[in-house]
Amino acid sequence: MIFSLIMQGNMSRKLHARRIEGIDKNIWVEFSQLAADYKAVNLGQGFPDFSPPHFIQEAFCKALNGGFSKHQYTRAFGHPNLVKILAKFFSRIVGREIDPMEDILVSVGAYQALFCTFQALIDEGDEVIIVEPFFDCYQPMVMMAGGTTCLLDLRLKEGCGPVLSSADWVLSPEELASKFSPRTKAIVINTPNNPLGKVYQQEELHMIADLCIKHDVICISDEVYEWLTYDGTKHVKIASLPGMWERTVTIGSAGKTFSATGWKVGWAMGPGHILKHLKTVHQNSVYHCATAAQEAVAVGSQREYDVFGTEGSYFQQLPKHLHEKRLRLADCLKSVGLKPVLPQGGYFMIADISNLNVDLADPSTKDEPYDYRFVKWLIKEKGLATIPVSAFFSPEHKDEFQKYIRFCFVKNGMFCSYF
Ligand code: IK2
Repeated sequence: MIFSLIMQGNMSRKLHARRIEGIDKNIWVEFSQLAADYKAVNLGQGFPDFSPPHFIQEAFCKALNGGFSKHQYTRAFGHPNLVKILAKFFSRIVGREIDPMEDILVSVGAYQALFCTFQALIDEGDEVIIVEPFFDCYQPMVMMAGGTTCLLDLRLKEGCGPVLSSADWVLSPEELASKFSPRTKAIVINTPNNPLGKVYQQEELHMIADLCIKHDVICISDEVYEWLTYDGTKHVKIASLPGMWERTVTIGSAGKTFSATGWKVGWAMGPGHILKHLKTVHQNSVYHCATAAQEAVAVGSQREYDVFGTEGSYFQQLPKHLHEKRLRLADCLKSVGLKPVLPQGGYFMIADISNLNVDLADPSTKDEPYDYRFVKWLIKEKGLATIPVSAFFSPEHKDEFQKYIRFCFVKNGMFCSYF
């Protein structure tokens, strides 16, 4: 420690690269640590407190015990068994033949698929439209690639009832169109959205697709919660709309799909002429992902392919299970005076905390947005971890969303123990 301080003291040159300036804070690093320090019930970060389905755990064990090959390197851009089944699975959904070797890149979670996408496609001076609220890493990733972001708000519809739904947040067609310019290289959408739970409807996707085609813009569609929709809401892949496959990168996550977030298996899917550039980034950074985890996800995906559309499918069972929790959480929140927004998809629920009027006197947090201070108080004083919603907004718009916090309901034990 002393040695490293002396070394730093002797260095006259600036150590860090400009591209990382201003992005050193990270909501997951900060709040996960705080939750752990205070041993809080964690309804913050989006991971299940239960195990993945038995069939996929078994597949992982089998891969580990099945000889040397699953412990060694595999194909750089995705284990052959995995890319083949992902291509077969999604060909059926997108309605076109997907080439396993050309059109898919397996990554270290959806996070790395996003990173490869921005690094590969965004240049200095390119503009990327991001719909707010957004999963927090999009903006720093665009900045690290040298691009700038152009933000587009989801706005609350006029005349909403007393109980809000994520469907009440909509895009204004005029505002959307006004964001496209000759500098626009890409638009990022996230459906179902984290943190709101909004699931884009077919008409909204058509509106975005028409503008992408008109202005020759790439669409980056983050669909990590694609199987988690409620009350009959349908998830539609924008890549399946006419003229969109050629210009869409779809991001997926086995972690979210199979309740195995720690395995960190994700993917990017799209036309070979775009995907080849993501592969260039991947081969020069990560090279490939853990073989045994990929083999297990391949076996799990094949199983889901075989039972697709039936009651035995985990993609039907998980949302059914979560639907109950979602209603239960909404009731609990209402009972303590919060106003929840019922999500159409995903496993998060945001709630308005302004009714509570908590006196946040802690001087160490006084310069932070209200929701950050509230969540810190909740963790320290009440032993409950959640996530401040203003973290999903750009610095320009954070102030408008300080009265919401986000709860995660993909929890069994933790959930029941608190409420
Ligand atoms: N994209 C979105 C929209 C995500 O929500 C996530 C994971 N988020 O989990 C943290 C939280 O919100 O509590 C990712 C991408 C990254 O997925 P993966 O875990 O596969 O890297």
